[in-house]
Amino acid sequence: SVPRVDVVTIFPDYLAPLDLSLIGKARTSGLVDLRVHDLREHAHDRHRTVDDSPFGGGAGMVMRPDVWERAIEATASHRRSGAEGDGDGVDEGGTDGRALVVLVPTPSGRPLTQAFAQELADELGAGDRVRAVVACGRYEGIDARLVPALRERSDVDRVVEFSLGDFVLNGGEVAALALLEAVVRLLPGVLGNPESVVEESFSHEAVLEYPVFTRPARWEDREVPPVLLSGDHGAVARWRRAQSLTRTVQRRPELLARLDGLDAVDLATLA
Ligand code: 6GU
Repeated sequence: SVPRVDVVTIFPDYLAPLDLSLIGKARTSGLVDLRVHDLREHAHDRHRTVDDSPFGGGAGMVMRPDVWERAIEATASHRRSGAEGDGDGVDEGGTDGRALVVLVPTPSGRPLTQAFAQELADELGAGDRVRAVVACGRYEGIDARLVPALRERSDVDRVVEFSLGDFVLNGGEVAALALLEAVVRLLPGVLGNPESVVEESFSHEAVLEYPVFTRPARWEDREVPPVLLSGDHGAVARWRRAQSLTRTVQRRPELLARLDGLDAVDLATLA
């Protein structure tokens, strides 16, 4: 079946960009089943309350674990897209047979990497193995009991808290968009040219992309590096490799610790 991700948020409109561009196209052509849900549908009071003040005092509001658990449970038990389960019109419950991965954006999560995006794309893309739910918190976060409680549920396979980096967003929605953009483009059939995935930064080794140029060959007195106009494919490849390594040394030296086959002498030459 189609790779499926559900996003739960109090601001469904924040996820509107999922209708656009590459992700929008992947959705309309049936390559991915992305659904956005309003957390407030799972509140149980008249005011549709999803948060409350923190025990122990302090600023801001904390999201209630009970509302979140109901939301995730309901999302997980949604029936299969299109065919609606086994066709008898009865909700089969569970996650339509797929293991459920719950993804929780939070600045205290593990840093999002290409390797993680690839792992998730592999799992989601391998047909009937895995589904994902992204639980977007707002305010000061979700009650800390939610994640351990989810981990104990038999209908939850894995809970991954992830972060985009060491800065603070108002909520998880932009992080959900970032994760989905990183993952959806890796799903089978989504990118026209899979070579661009293999070639790009971080995909198989941790070096940065080389700089790219197009017409005009001379622009505002700036020339394109002549080797790129030489027609010598070997020379072009060597120049690009050197540019990638030099850029990495200059901009992200910490990445080179992860690079195989490049010894200290090469590094000293480049630096
Ligand atoms: Cl994943 N969430 C929030 N709220 N802030 C962040 C983040 C995530 N990553 C970086 N800052």
